[in-house]
Amino acid sequence: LAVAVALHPRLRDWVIVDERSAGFFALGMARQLGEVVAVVCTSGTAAANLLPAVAEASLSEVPLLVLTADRPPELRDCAAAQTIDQVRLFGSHARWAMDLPVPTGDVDLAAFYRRVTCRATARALTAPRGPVHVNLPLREPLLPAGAVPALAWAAAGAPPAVTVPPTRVHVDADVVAAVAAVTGGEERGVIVCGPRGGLAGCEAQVAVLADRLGWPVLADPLSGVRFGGLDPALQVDTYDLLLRDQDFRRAHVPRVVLRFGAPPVSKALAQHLAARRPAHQIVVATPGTWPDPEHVATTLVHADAGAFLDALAARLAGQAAPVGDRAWSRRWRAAARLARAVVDEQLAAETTLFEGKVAAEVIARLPAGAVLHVGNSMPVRDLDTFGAAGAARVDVAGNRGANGIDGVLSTALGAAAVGRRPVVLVVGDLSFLHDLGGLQIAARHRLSALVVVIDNDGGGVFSFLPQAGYGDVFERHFGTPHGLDLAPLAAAAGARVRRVRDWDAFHDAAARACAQPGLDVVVVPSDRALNATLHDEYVAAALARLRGAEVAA
Ligand SMILES: Cc1ncc(C[n+]2csc(CCOP(=O)(O)OP(=O)(O)O)c2C)c(N)n1
Ligand SMILES: [Mg+2]
Repeated sequence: LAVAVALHPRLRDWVIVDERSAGFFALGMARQLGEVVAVVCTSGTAAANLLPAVAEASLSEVPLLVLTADRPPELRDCAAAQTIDQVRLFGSHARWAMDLPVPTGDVDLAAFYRRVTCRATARALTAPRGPVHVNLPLREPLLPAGAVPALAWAAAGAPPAVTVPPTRVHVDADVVAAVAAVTGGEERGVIVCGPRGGLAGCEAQVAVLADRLGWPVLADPLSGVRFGGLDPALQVDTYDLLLRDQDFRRAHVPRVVLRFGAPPVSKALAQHLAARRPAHQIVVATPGTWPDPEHVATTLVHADAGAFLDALAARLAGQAAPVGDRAWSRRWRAAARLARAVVDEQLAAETTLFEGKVAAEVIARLPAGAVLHVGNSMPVRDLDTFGAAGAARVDVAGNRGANGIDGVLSTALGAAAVGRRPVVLVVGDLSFLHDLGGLQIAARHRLSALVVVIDNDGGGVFSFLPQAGYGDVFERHFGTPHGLDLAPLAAAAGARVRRVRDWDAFHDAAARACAQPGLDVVVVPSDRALNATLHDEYVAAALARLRGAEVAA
């Protein structure tokens, strides 16, 4: 299998020794490319190591073709070496799975293989996109007697392929009319843009819709909209701060919510939309998905977001303008401006290496076209809470399907391998350690990326939970400090490393890293308890100013 892949004239291969990393690397690459990426591995636990990436690919709708080598049937379940049960190994995480027959050199079998390949890739690319698994039992000798047959099927005499034209999701005019009837003319509405809403590149259509409806746009960092060029004036990028305030919530209950894609990361937003149960909560999502963990959707439209936006905007153009003089959206936007001003003021004056400021600084300084990967736990949340919507288009990604802290480095390196620059990853120390083995991919394949590690010596996210009150039990089981110096670990994997002590050093290290090829790791030390306190202070200051302004008004 490896020789066939290596000799294929039109395949580019990447050799990665750790299959868990390889799976995530392929995931990062496939997500960035929007194309199928194949992963090939040997039999046994090698194949099982792909499960985390396959699960993430399934939930985050990324097309992967997993090709696992296996023993032939006569060597299964009889203590043969490096042999486990690989039939349907990934269970429901694979969109489709096939256990192939052992190859015999039969011409008809070659034709069958080709059809399986066509079917598998077509399934991976059909909504909801995702991983497919083809298990390939091989009998010794594993190499054919002559030369390995070229799998370049474009050659003359190749077995026929099956063409599967991409499916277009038809937007029913009656459905659009029904949504227009509920949304048009309603003053108290919001547009919520979640991850995987298919909105990347749709910022012009979102702007038109926001204007027609007169509604504010609340966009998650991974929506493709928040940092995707949608006019910041149309957005309420501080919703996560504002909605922590009960008074603000009471005064800003929407009657209609139009939400795209998966649920946003903001807990405050989720709670607000769940607690108040707006009369209409319309979710537009990929066919075959049900992204409604709060069980509050009233309509679930399975449609392509771009086509749906066009159809809805066209329909609304013929309807009456929004009622109420747009006072509702003016109030949202005034609050947003105020909260943003307070946060920016505080961040500018912040001398501590506050984790929220790292997120805010990174997104503000990245050039258009850059790729920002954010780790789970606090990095993605901090980007949401503190990252200002900007005019520059930055491609923001993360593993928000299963929210694992595994494979984060490998995923970002997969995106880096596709070639756009700079690729920056902001990641927590535990996530960094979890995928430390993934770092070697950068050296082996001469990849360029900047990894910013927020080193708070453990799981900082848990300091925001009630468990934090449990003293030693908390520290040992949730805080999980490691006490390691990450710098020599990263250096051993071939990275240039800097541990910074102030903002000047941080900016200098980040700017240098983005300007040179290779892997840079910038370690930002932080204190979990202090960080949680600072976090609360930022929220409190923004809300205090808001209340003051309301009283003054
Ligand atoms: C594979 C996996 N194991 C465990 C978890 C549970 N978990 C969520 S956040 C977290 C702590 C992460 O720590 P770190 O990466 O340092 O980020 P921080 O919380 O400090 O921002 C853990 C263990 C998970 N999401 N994924
Ligand atoms: Mg941490």
